[in-house]
Formats: sequence, C-alpha cells, structure tokens
Amino acid sequence: MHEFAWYVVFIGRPNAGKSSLIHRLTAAKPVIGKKPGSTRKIIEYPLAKKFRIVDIPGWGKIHGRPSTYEERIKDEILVFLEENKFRIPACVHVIDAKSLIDVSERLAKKGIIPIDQELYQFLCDLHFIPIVALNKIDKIDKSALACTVAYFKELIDISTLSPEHDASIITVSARKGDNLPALRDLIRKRLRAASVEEFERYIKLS
Ligand SMILES: Nc1nc2c(ncn2[C@@H]2O[C@H](COP(=O)(O)OP(=O)(O)OP(=O)(O)O)[C@@H](O)[C@H]2O)c(=O)[nH]1
Ligand SMILES: [Mg+2]
Repeated sequence: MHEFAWYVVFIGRPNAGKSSLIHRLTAAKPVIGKKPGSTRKIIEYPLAKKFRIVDIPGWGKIHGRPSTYEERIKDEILVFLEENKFRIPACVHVIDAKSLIDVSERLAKKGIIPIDQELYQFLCDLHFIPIVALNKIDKIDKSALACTVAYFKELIDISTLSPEHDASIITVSARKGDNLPALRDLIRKRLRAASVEEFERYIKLS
C-alpha cells in the first residue's frame, strides 16, 4: 500500500516550464525538454519521508500526438487530483507568459475556452487556491508582462474571487531565476497553513 505523503504539485499547459521550476526549487531533477510533451506521466519525487513534489504532464493539445493521448493524460490528471486533493497543500499552476494571450485569443476566436482559464477554474472547483506562476518573463518586456498579468486576471474573473487568489499570482523566470524566492515563499506559506512546516526546507533554490 502507498504510504501517506503530502504533495506539492506543478500543473499547466505543455512546455510552460513546470519541470524547470521543480528543478530550480527542489532537489528533484525531472526531465526538461525544448518540445512540449517532455513529461509523459505523473511523476512523484520523494523529497522527504512523507513529502513529495509531483511533476504533471502538460494539460492540453500537443502537436504531433493523437487527441487520445491528450484525453488519456487529462483523465489521469483528473483522477490524481480528485483522489489526492486532501494531501496537496500547494498546487502551482505554471503558465507561459510569453504565449498566454496569443494562444488564448486563438482558442477564444474558435469559441473554445482558453486552456489556462479552464484549468484554473477546474482547480478552483476542487477548492484549491492555485499559486499561479506566470513563467518565462525573460522573454517579454515590462509592458507586455503587465498586459499579460491583467489579461490572466480578466480570464479568471479575479474581481469575483477572494483576495488570496490575487495574492497568489506571481511572475517568474525559471531560466533567469527572477522572483523564484517569492515563489518559494508562497509555497512555504501554504505548507505552514497546512501545518506541515517541517517540509518547508525542501522547497529551496537549488
Ligand atoms: N526563456 C525561458 N525558457 C524557459 C523558462 N522556463 C522553461 N523554459 C524552457 O521551456 C522549455 C520547456 O520547459 P519544461 O520545464 O520542460 O516545461 P514543462 O512545462 O515541464 O513541459 P512538458 O513536460 O512538456 O509539459 C525548455 O526548453 C525550457 O528550457 C523560462 O523561464 N524562460
Ligand atoms: Mg515537464
């Protein structure tokens, strides 16, 4: 039988930088790839006896892979989160800040809900207050970043949500290290809130 452990999970669209952030913030060293779809299954990395970091495959379409692949991965993620939500004090939703607006607009024009909006809503439905890491900010300038943050807040209808949702949105660069201490602190705060502060020290800049 699986021994009980607490999980911190990283979730988001393919290629958003989930595995890269895990690399930066923990002792786990998951596979990072240039192409979307590098992480192919849910992988739990033990950081301590009762504490694991979980790298989740990209949520959404991957060019060159059949839609059955996308559906199977989504089903796996849904089951995993539903079964384990009570042991997940922190859920980090990673977003590629460089492509958020373009990708979302493209889908919205086709009448499809943007993936990051759908995913955030799904996490809220499971009663998470997601920590949102808008990643890859080294690839965009300040004004584009401000637009992207505002765009995301509008996507999730932030004015209808509690202030903690707003306070849990952060802009980072896994590549350059920008704002990673702040992301580390947000995750640690969630561990404290769940009274598992003994694991805080495993979330650290490596
Ligand atoms: N410029 C830039 N590139 C980044 C950043 N974070 C990640 N990348 C790059 O983005 C690509 C995807 O990174 P991964 O960490 O594998 O992304 P992922 O979300 O785990 O991707 P999947 O497992 O395919 O869903 C790699 O080429 C990374 O080097 C960042 O902050 N800035
Ligand atoms: Mg990955």
